[in-house]
Amino acid sequence: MKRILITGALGQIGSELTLRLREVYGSDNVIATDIRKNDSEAAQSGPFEVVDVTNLQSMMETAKKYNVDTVMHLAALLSATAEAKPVFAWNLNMGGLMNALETARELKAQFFTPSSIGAFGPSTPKDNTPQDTIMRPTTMYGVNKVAGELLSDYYFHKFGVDTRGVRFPGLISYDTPPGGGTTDYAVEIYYEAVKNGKYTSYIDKGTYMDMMYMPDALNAIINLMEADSAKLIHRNAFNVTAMSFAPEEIAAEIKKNIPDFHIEYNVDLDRQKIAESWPNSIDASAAAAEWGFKAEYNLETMTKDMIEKLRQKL
Ligand code: VAH
Repeated sequence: MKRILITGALGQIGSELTLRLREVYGSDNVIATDIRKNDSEAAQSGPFEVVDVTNLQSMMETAKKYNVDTVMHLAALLSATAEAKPVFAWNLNMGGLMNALETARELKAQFFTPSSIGAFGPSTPKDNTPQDTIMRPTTMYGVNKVAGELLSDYYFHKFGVDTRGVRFPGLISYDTPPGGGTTDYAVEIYYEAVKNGKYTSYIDKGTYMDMMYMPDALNAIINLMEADSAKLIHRNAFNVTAMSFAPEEIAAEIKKNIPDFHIEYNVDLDRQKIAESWPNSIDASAAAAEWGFKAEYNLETMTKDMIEKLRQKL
């Protein structure tokens, strides 16, 4: 039976992944860790430890205490925050990743960390972006993600650590909102639509980015980690996506469910610049071919579910 340590377990992905993994593998086999504890279900429904990912000893001691065989490293600063604090972002994102890889190496554990479509840059082909292509990101977050992909490959080739990863698009969820991302508008818009019937977007109309509903993201992580290692050619940082849309398109879909909803624009030039450096749409065929990736939700079904769940929550 897997024994999994998760870093960043109280973040947007971590909070839902912790609960899903506890359903699949048993609560006692999923050790949630984060920089501080809170009263969330992820922190309260099974083993939880305070771990600062920049402190190797703290992470290593926790992993050995629970004798884990899997490390899922999610703790990181997202793109907009990283761009505002680039040195801090390098130290946290790369220092934390190195410590998580060292922990996995020491314990001979399987390893997962997400990359992002943020690993691509302005010189990357923007439409149907290939799995293998030019990667010259112009953000600190993108630099961290490309370096992270290469570091994870290195730990596989050099030390035999079973490292795996995906390039996530923007993730949309109704549980724990993201913090400091560029795609966060696609989460905020649902909250504002349900609460106030309107939303002012900081991303301009016509700006396409890949997105995915959180249930599909959680399935992707579990399916990749359960896949036959011998079949993985790309291993770290498979392109995965479910849809690509611009703000006016998600607004139109919301309007089908909330007829009085309307969107306005007040573009944040910093996050707009980040968004424009990323692809319009990416090609996820390698993930489908090598481990059967398939997203279940599209813009219509995600919107219906988000609005239904947020009406209950709010
Ligand atoms: C961000 N949500 O906006 C993250 C993600 C592709 C976007 O990496 O920074």
